[in-house]
Amino acid sequence: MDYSYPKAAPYKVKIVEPLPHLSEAQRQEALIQAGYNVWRLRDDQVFIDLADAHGNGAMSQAQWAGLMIGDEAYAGSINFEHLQEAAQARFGKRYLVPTHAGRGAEHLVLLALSHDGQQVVGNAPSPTLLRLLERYGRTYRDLTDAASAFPGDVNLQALEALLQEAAEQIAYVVLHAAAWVQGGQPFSLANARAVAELARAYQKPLVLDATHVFTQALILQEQEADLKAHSVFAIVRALADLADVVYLSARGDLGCHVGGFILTNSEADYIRLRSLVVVFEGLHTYGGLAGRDIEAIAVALQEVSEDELRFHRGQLQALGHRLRALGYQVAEPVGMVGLSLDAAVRVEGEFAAHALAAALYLLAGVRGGPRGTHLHLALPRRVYTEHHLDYVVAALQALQTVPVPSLKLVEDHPLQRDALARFRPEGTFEATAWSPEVQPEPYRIKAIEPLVLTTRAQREAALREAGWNTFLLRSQDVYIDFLTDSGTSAMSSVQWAEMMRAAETLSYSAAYHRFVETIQEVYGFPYVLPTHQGRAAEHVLSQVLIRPGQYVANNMYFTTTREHQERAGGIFVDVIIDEAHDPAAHHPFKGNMDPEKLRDLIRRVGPEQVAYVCLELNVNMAGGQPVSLENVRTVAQLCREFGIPLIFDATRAAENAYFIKAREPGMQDRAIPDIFRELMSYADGITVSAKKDLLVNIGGFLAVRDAALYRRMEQFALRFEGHPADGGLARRDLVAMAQGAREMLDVNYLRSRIEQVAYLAAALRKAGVPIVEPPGGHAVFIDARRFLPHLPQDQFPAQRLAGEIYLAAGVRAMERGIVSAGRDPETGQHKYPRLELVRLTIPRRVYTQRHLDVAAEGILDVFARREQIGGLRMVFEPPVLRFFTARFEPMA
Ligand code: P70
Repeated sequence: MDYSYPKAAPYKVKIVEPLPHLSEAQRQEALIQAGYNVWRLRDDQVFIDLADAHGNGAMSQAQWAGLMIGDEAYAGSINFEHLQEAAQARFGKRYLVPTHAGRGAEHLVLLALSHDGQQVVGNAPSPTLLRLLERYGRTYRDLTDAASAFPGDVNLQALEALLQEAAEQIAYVVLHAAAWVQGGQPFSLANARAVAELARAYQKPLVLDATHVFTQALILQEQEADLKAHSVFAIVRALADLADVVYLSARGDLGCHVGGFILTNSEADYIRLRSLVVVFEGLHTYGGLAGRDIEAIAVALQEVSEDELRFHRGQLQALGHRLRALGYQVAEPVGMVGLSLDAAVRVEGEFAAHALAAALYLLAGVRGGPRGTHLHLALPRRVYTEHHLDYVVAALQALQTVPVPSLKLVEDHPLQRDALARFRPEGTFEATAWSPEVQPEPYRIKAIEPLVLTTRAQREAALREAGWNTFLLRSQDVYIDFLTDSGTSAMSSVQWAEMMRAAETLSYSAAYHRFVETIQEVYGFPYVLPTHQGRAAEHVLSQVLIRPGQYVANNMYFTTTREHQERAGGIFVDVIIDEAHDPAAHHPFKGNMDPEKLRDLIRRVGPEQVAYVCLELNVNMAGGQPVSLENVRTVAQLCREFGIPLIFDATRAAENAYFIKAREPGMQDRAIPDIFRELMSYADGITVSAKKDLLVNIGGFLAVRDAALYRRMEQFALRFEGHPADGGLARRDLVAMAQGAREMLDVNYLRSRIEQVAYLAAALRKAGVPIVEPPGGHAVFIDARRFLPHLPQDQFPAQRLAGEIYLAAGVRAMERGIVSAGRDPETGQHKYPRLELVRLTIPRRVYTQRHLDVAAEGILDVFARREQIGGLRMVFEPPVLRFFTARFEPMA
């Protein structure tokens, strides 16, 4: 089925918000407390909340930034000017009156344009407008022609008849974009034109409620033949031009959490509105809004994106289609903000919708919104992922076999019965112990970052400019960024909250103590030294522990780790198991050290000549491959036997712990923090780049057991990093790490993280793309040797492949082959590593499944034309860590 919407969200995740996980027993209790009315549940009792989609979208990073630049002056703020300009650009109206919310706008318009005894007419009205009219003793004539092809249309004959009969009694005509029927329905442009003409003929102002006008314009573009060639913005403008007054709630299409405004070109109307706004809202330049909220609305107006509207609508339509396929009666057409299910099909009695909602909540923690006879499922903007929606569909499928008792009213609230009534079930809501096949992300989206789409021609130019080195591309030219999982995570709202709390005070700050105590607790080391990132910790450790000429045993190499070992005069030795060098070899713990190789080394050079053993968890260069707990025990035993310190590169240790739980015999029932602590207990010290496991954008640390060693490291770090209580980091980064250290061990998070990697691997494997097997924890590694078997290694096949993948799909990957391996310091020749790989690294909590689908599609495209792909020539080579800045050209 083609819904003609963007395949993947045109944004990535910037901040996540943890979702509450309640047990079925807890949900049962919550329902009892709520009188079986899901509207009475607290949001922290709800896993996925589809009750309503108004003012609960995810704002963009620019909107969040806007909150920070609120000019909180009482009068004439710069934010007001921004809003005025942005609104003028979209709607073409000169005068703007801000209001605290949509109903504030409705109120002022009502008072400005009507007087006692008058009626307002239009299509299906908002409940907020009706309540206001009632308060002023005025009435509404709903002239919706629900039978029309556009269910939001006004019945023109009825309108004309009314105007003819009783023109004096009519105050104004209002058209609600997303009329309040069936989840929000549009009116046609033709209908709006006819309404405008009638209004003009009878000298009645036409008012447009533009809360959902962008979505409405999108639907008109889809459905009205003569609008196909017009942009959504041109259609919005055409609608606005018909109206004398436009108002909106910013909680609709603009995705803001609060606010509204009124627009007009009539100076007389403006003067009237201005004298009302100061009575009911605030000043005419802030209208009851904080400057920051005004800025967020201004940014939203600038950022509205057709792709995004289309994606959101596509999600809703797809949901409607899937539920229909399950046998649910979904009202047609699917509305702008949500869809509604007829509850009477499933449950008996007057409160069928409430009963169905209660059963769905009990089963799955999903909240729909019971309204009258229907259960509404609204989709907050940019908040839930494909997996969340899959989960909702699975829940609704499971719900079909669950008996649902009817509800009896025990406490009525006639004015707001849906939201406030309490019920008693006539029968029991039985526990189902449902175990879903879909495990959605344990977070929802709090803030997004828009993605930039480029054309192939733009990408060709960008790659040439970057010398065919993906490290040198500008991120603005990248659509899906799989360069690294380092510092690219979406932080959580809790991490941000902690950062805002951290005081940037001197030296041994509260933030420092919080960080140290958390690391001590989670990792189990008494001495913790922050550094600005991982390589800095490696620098300190190598300099302190290695005497020139000593050997360091490693399970494969990592570029920066090895660089620092060699700079300290150490001799790097690789003692990983042989399977690690074979991309096709299946081994559950390909990161393991070979104890025999290690023993041989110790025997050969003598234990005092081995500075330390460096065991990397989830070995990056081997493909993100884990080390088994058993192997760690064996290596630790050996080290103890010979008195050699054992150091972990624990950068991806949490992910390693997950593999131990998932793959190692006897570990399935152990909790992740427990496995993690045992793992750590075998090391004398660890270096950590916190930019991975700890879900932060910057930071690292060292942790050791020995006080004297800590003192030496502290002294050394002082020169290069900073005070031992900050490591050269801002205090906020210390607390962000502390919070991340807690989040990283959540098994649901780790599962969704590692399953993403496995999902991408499966998509590529299915099509025959050669990848490192089994896929590891942070990335899918493509075997460039087998992908481009016709290219010799010194023509840089992996470098070329990374470039081609970028050209095909805007996906940025990283070479991990001959370029990364560098030159042999003795001979000056390239080192020829056995692994010639392209790494597709998945940032944590940033992309959704559809992004992975799109990336896979692009890679398959390259795979289909692999035979035509030639080699590269290196045209610039720096002396160290050359992969970061080397430049290449395609060979003729
Ligand atoms: C990556 C990043 C960093 C890293 C690591 C392990 C196992 C230490 C570090 C260093 C960044 C990177 C670094 C060098 C080349 C390419 C990319 N890995 N140990 O993308 O930590 O970056 O914080 O200094 O993976 O794999 P830091």
